[in-house]
Amino acid sequence: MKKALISGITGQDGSYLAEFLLGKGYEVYGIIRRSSSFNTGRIDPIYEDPHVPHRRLHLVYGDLNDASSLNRIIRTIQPHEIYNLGAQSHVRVSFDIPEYTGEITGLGTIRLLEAIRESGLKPKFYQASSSEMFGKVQDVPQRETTPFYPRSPYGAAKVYSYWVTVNYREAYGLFACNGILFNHESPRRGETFVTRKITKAAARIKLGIQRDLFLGNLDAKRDWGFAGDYIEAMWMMLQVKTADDYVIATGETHTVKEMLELAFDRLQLDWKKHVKIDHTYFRPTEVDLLIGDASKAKKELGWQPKVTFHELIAMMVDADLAAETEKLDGTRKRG
Ligand code: NAP
Ligand code: G4F
Repeated sequence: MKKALISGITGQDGSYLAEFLLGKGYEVYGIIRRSSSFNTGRIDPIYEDPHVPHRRLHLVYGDLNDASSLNRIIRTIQPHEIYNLGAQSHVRVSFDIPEYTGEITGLGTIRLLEAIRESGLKPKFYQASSSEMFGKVQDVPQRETTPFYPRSPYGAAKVYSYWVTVNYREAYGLFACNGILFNHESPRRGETFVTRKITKAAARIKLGIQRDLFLGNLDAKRDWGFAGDYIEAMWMMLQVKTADDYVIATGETHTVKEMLELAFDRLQLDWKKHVKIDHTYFRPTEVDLLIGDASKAKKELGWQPKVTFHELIAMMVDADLAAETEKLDGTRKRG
């Protein structure tokens, strides 16, 4: 049976990837970090779903900042595939904790690669690279050959991780791939990323439990896809004959304002009555436009995004409305 190891299993992508790999018959190992409160909310449903083979899911404590834990985990599990999804992944926050972001999002990758090299094993390796590396874009649309120009400590850390992944492929013959993924969202998206912040607020405003929504730059453009489609591309990259790097994107771009309008429209709300601009959410340097060209992945991997932008936003708004309604009903019952 194939064994996969996922760093960042408790995150949005990690939870979708774990479900996907379990469905493919893998034994799945996830690295979780010690936390003072529960941090497994996204993967707990796997244990509760009778259709998901959760006995093949194992969680191990470790940290991308702790090389000894990574060495031990790789030596004991001996995985066939490793997906490095763990990161301090918030761009705005990376300006507040730049050194920590470099430590985890940058150096964390080389710790994992070194642990692989020192183990003498040859697992396939996936690195969660990001369209944030394109930053101040040098091409429109952005593709694998577009030069990087990161605009944040996060983007710079991801560029470092990208290049060490390429280097370990070339220097040591490791099957190592970079998936350069453009923004991807879902009902499991972290609540401080803009799409989820908006869909959750729209639901709460509709239910009368929130009045205002504070946002930053509404003019930035992003190429937003569905996380469930994107994790499939990660797996596909590790199934081809030769390791390579691929852009994963929809090829469509929308402003934050368009996304906001769509989310509020779904609940018959006028966003202009509720949204207030708060400069604390602006970044010292912004990435103004992202739009990806995924032709290489389509041609070589046979990958295609399935969920459209409109379907994605509708899915997120509906999920947040259902969740907030359930919370409200629970509060009323207890009251
Ligand atoms: P996410 O929801 O923020 O998840 C990040 C994961 O990393 C969480 O499981 C987190 O654990 C873990 N983590 C953080 N610090 C760690 C550490 N020191 N050691 C071990 N694990 C640590 O991110 P995501 O949206 O799923 O994205 C997955 C990966 O793809 C990230 O590397 C991200 O930078 C990259 N990426 C994301 C997108 C996107 O649009 N979503 C696009 C391109 C690239 P806790 O749960 O304990 O915090
Ligand atoms: O949702 P965001 O925070 O995502 P961002 O910065 O594009 O980063 C995400 O996608 C990257 C891929 O390109 C990943 F690598 C990264 O890990 C992360 O998943 O912000 C999107 C846009 C930005 O232009 C931001 O300035 O929305 C704008 N924005 C406006 N108001 C806001 C807000 N962003 C956040 N988080 N919160 C706001 O209130």
